[in-house]
Amino acid sequence: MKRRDLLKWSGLLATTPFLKYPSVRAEASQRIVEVELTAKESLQNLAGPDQPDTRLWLYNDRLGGPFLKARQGDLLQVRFQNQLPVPSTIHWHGIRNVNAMDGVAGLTQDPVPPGGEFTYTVPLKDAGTYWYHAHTMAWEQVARGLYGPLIVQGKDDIEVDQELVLILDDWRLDENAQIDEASFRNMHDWSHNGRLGNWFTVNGRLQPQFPISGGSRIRLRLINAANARVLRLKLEGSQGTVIALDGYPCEPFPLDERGLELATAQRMDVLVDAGPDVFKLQEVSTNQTLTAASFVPDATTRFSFPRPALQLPSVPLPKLELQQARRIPIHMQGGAMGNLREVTFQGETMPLQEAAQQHQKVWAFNGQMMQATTRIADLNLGEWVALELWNDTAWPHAMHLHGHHFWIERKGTILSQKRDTYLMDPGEQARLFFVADNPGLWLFHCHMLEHHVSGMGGIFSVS
Ligand SMILES: [Cu+2]
Repeated sequence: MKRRDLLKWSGLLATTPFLKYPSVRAEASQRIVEVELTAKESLQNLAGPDQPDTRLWLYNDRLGGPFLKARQGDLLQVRFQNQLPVPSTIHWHGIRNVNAMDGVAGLTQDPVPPGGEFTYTVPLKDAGTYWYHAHTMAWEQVARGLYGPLIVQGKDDIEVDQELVLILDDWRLDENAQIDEASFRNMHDWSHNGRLGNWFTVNGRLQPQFPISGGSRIRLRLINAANARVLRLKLEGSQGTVIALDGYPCEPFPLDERGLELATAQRMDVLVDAGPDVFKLQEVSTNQTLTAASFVPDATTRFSFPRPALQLPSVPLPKLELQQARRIPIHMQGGAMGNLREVTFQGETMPLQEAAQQHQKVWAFNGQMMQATTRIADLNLGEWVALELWNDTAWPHAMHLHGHHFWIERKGTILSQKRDTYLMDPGEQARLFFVADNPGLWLFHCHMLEHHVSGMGGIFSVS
């Protein structure tokens, strides 16, 4: 199954994503949303009716994950049961979580063993589009399907007729339509652009069609759950306006013909006023245009169109205390076709090739070989921090900070967006600003999961 085979598909009819309303109870002033997530092996038809079912690892047997939905201010309480043959944990990506609930095995909790369970209690302080995924050997467990969307609705959300959640992934399948296991520890992937797949799905389906009402105002919540692939997304047949990035409202801008990059783990929310005709979401990161999903108006058009234009709220930059920010230079190095020859580990300097062969590490920060829990810096609670990043490698990296959201300075300009994952181009220098206001041990790493496991990441302590 090659990527081009996707074009031959006529498309399956998918139902509207099922927004699961878990059991809810009120306690004092806070709603508690209770969910059970069971990770286990699951046999699903992923590659089409003419292909055998695929052995996956999923939560609750749901391809694309159970859709979790709650309101801003809720407490999400998740009883996680691990029925996998290996230990696992769950990370709540983009949530300004309490540290003990962050789900990073070996850092914020012990891995949950096979047959074990763990209850996550996650405060949902911010509205927006988030997701959750396995964070124990994530490069393998996410690739096998352990992820799902987490939508937090705010009382000030823009009013729409329909919301659609689309979680996008590229799977690497072998000729028997099974997860390609032989390539899981492939050092070529780890030192180049990560594990790229050959089977592209939305909510676990190839080119799904979503029924909509003609003329309706729709919010698309797009999530990139791929291990490493940077998607570039555009609309065909309708105009779209980007209103949020990584869950956080941004200054609205049109999603134009060139499309917008969505790196692994990033999200974007797009507002669309549908007309009477089909429109499509297209993936254009390669020299080939792929239809990711189609949106098909039903026979009865319920809304008159065009809709009156919406006055979208402006998102002004707040006053940032950047002058006093503590500067932390991070020189990102290594990988294939890079200029890094030697790395230092525990005071010992070794050739990069030796680090690769003996420790499976090929990336470094500031010349140091990074292990899973290598400390980058100790931060004081409440201080402003400027991470001065220099991507001195031949590859893009999607840098993710746990527990905090950051502002971005690129080419001397602060962007009107607050994110938790920022895509650094090769050679790019940028500064990420944040207030270290969340105590604990927090990861800062590349979300191309093969890069993280092979050294592109470390931790901050905040106290
Ligand atoms: Cu990377």
